[in-house]
Amino acid sequence: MNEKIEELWREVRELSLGSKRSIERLESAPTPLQFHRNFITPNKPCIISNSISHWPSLSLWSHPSYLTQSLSSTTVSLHLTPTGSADSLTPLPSSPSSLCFASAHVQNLPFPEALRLINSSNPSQCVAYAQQQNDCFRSEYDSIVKDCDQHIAWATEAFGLEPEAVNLWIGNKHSSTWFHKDHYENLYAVVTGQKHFLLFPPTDVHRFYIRNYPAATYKYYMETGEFDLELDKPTRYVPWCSVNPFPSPENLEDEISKFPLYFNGPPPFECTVKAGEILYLPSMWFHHVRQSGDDGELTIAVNYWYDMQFDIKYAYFNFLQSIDYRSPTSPMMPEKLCEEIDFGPDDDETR
Ligand SMILES: O=C(O)CCC(=O)C(=O)O
Repeated sequence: MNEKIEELWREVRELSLGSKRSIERLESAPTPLQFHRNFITPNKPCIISNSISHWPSLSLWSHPSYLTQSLSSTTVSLHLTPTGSADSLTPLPSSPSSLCFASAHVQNLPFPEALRLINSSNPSQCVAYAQQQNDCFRSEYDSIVKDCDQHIAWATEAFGLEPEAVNLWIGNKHSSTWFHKDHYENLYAVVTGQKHFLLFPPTDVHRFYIRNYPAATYKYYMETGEFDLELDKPTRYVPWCSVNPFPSPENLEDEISKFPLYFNGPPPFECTVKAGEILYLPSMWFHHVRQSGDDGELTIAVNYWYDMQFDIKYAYFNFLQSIDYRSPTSPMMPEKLCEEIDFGPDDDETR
């Protein structure tokens, strides 16, 4: 069985995705038919340039004063963490050899105050990331919604649907998003700055060592600038990817020995999405996201989530995921670290 699964990783690359680590680039918007045939049906990512050049946001949002004036009386959701990595695995304070799934402290604040906290983020104290994956662009940022299209027209036509949610992400180089996958088709448009994605097809599912972790949430005390991390009550478990693709040099060897399928398997598809570009991130693809820029530089993105088709590919994926596969060289993860996973119909969807 082991060789068969590794053969699947190779075959998907040979037949569909290619052996290069880069993502196909289109210099202009595809027609709905081209997009459907060449990317949605084969569940294959691409980056599209020159299809949002008409958005006023591309020039307006690089001026923070425009945003603070337009949103002066708007309350937004700000995610606060001590390290910049939310929805990530973190040692439990009460038992540091065990890991938990840690969610950010979510603070509702007037936008100018939220922006001030994002700009003063410090990864050894508090990192702020304005995001909320509940259609926040349309629900919280009403006064700047007109600066972007309400949907991506050629994608809407290809999917045959309007977007289910449109989210806004405002952060800087200190924020990152841990490996996960979503049950949505994602059109991810970068408006200012740049984002760096590591991408893996759904067929690589075993390489992420998805396990059940107890859920915990940060609590931030504005007065003292300190965080607490508390286990959620009642206890709940979240199936989550175990792999951190960027371990510190002193942990690298240990991480490789815990997660050999990730570190020794085919490399990620990697891409940087710049201002004015859109990434098509197909449903169920595993992704890890970082952003870069100088001090004081913001990365702002808007992403459009379209409902995915729960079709035969989804059924194949569930079957593949249900196969218990461990590399012969991979030691069992210590029992204390996590619970063995029982995949139900809803897996790592926490959203
Ligand atoms: O931009 C980010 O930090 C994460 C984006 C993401 O995970 C998504 O759009 O699904």
